[in-house]
Amino acid sequence: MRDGVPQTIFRKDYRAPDFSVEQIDLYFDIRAGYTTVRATLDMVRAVPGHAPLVLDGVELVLESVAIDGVSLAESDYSVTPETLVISKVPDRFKLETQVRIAPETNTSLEGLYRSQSSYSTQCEAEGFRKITYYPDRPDVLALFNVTIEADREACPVLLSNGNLIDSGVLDNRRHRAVWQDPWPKPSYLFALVAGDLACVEDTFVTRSGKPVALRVYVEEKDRDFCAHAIESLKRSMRWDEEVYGLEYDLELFNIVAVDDFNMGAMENKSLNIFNTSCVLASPDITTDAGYQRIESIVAHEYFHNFSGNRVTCRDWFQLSLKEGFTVFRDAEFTSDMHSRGVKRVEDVAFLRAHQFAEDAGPLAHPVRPDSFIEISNFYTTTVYEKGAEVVRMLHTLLGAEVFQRGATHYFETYDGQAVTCDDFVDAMEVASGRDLSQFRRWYSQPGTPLLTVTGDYDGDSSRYRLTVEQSNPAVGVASEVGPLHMPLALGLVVDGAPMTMPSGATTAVVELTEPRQTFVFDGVESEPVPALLRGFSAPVRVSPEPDIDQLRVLMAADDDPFVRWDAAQSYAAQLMEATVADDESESAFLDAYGQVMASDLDPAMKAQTLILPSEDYLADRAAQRGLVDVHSIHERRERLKQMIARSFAEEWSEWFARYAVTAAYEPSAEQIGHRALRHLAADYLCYTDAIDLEFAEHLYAHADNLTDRLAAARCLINHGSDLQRERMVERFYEDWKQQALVVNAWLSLQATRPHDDAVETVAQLRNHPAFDWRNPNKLRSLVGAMAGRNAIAFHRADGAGYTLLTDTVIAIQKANPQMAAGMLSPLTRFRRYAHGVDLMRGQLERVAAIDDLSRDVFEVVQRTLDGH
Ligand code: B3K
Ligand code: ZN
Repeated sequence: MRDGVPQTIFRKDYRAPDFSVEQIDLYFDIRAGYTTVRATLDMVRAVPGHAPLVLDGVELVLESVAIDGVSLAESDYSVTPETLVISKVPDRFKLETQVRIAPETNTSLEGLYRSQSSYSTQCEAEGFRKITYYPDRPDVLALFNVTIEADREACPVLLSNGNLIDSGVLDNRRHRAVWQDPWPKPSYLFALVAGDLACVEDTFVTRSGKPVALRVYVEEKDRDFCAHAIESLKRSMRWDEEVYGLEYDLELFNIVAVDDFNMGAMENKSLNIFNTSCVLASPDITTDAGYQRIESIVAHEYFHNFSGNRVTCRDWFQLSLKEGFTVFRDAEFTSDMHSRGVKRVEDVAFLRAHQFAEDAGPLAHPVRPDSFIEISNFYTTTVYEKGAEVVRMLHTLLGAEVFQRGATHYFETYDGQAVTCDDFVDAMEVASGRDLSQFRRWYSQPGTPLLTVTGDYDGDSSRYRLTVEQSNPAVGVASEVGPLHMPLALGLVVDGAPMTMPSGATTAVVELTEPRQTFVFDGVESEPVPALLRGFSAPVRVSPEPDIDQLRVLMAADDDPFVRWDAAQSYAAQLMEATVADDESESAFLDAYGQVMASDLDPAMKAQTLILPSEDYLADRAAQRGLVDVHSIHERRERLKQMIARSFAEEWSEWFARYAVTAAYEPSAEQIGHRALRHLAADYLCYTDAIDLEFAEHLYAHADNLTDRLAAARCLINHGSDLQRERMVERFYEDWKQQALVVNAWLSLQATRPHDDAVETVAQLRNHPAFDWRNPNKLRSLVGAMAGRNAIAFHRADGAGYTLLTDTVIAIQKANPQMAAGMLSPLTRFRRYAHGVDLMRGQLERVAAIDDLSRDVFEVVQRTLDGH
């Protein structure tokens, strides 16, 4: 571990910055092998006194430093591995520094680095300090002027934030561009791109008539893959005007696609940088899910222009202020563009499979964490997805209209400021006139709350009493803060139909604030089945689950899409979990399944309802009862699939033919729904004895899109003979080896084959020419996919899956600490598993014993081993 044990930073220790930066002039001289960065900072002492100037800087070679034009002697300042300290500075001064950096050898993909033929940056959260000395914290907002000089041929495109105010040709085949951003911003939103990129251009006219140039920069070969991102961007810009009244605030909006990128995308002011996998789209390289993902990520980054950029975070503990809110905004956008019900069930399935597990394990933390060693480790499903649920609860509690007023108040009041989660709730209090102090506990309470419900029906008085107790099972990282304030949306299904409540609607939203509350419903003509948590109104678990009879009623009769889907999930899960499955309950389930197949649900929702609960979700449920045995979960799920396959063998064949899309590919709701049903049928056909997977060969051969090809390949790779599998793997690669993103899908196909020997396959593929250790997409698609999406291989009895993941983490942890720490995640849940607890712990201890452990990995390993 470098410099001994790394320091923990606490939220309670927040102090306003001693100095502010009014303006920064940056000059980049980009040369092959090294870049020189000159920074001129107009600084003002913000807190009266004599505090020294402490600037952040990591891996910088300091060449000169001057204050007000006077060079400092080495004795006037001190440089540590992470700071530059100048003990005596005036109250107002100009600081000039010159440093040298090496983007070509920067493998961390933080700061300025080279990816393929371009230079690009990633500064959030603390990457700017790898570019120049600066108070690299989100509450220092400055005006940025940026000059870039580089070789004209190697880097014809030179971009930074804001407006291009000057450009010109220089001697020695070099040229220059000068960018000025009129909006003050924190350093994490700075971006620079220099390279040889093609530009695809379009225009958006804002509602007040201002034209905005939209430019997407990609490698020349990818020029034809930008249309979907551009259309998504336009829809997002319009939506934010219509729903939030927010109009884009510059005349230019750039998106750049980069192949080596640690995450999905980054919202740098007016210069969003995207992972190629989250922006490039065409039917041959993008799945249906991929199209939807691109649209929602483009929207997410665009929405950050206000929720994040114009109003930013005071400190990194407040990360959910921008991320939770922006995830909520992008989810609402998707719901408005497509099917609200489908979007909601997808999001809940994700939350339950991933966030619930995080919140119950050693890395559990509040939506607003209290401490961290490395902030990069806190870009979590808790901060993002649970954070979005917290915002959604405010929306439900206050109602759409009041919530929007609160949002407007928030954007107006805090424009240009760096604020806190409390400021956000304050704005909602002002708009609503409500006391939300108890609600704020959501920001400090980790763990998934449990609602224990009891219903009591009295036929004589037609009265139904629902008692709800809330508890927060200890998660071992913080004491309980008391009962939470949450909306519980519910309906009562009476005699096969949702009852109309006194409000005239079929849903009542009651507010939970006490450890135990009883709600009384009158005029209930016969014993109801409660439909709880409609729309998943709060991120909680509910106990007990409805029994099978109640689930059947909810599946058939409730009018909330989430409740119907959830009932189907719960029904299948309960059947798989039953210790003794009897014929009667199995045939009752098949009967219910058949009813959904025959129902008039729209295709996308029908597919969601018919897909059995994921193994991750089943694992989370198992963890509520004891230790998880992933092999037994897999076997039970496979057994049920076999049963469904055989019972409906004819229907699956018929569906496979019926849902074939004959029109040319488009990612429309209708086509996506039909393909989902067809691929479901294909999957089940693999479990029937009748056919020799000929249908899958046919599907692959006649496909005009990646979604079909992957569905076909999955059938052949997971269910075919050795020969069929080998032939498919080879053919797929031969067909698509020119498309990096499709090759990634090809790696994942092999890594997720639910078989023991996927571990060996993955180990060998690490030596394949298509694999690249430095590319996060490849790491995620191969090793990450095996560890995160192939429980059978990862939890193999001999521990080979754990060893392979750990070897990979150890191999990359110095080069790319963020990726390495993220990849460790499947091992952090080691206490949940019956299978391999000791083997998993052993691997974590192997990592812990490494001498030069990066801060990121150190924190994950330490918290995991010390946790509960
Ligand atoms: N804000 C970025 C994430 C940055 C992650 C830094 N390790 C993307 C997003 O949430 O929109
Ligand atoms: Zn975000």
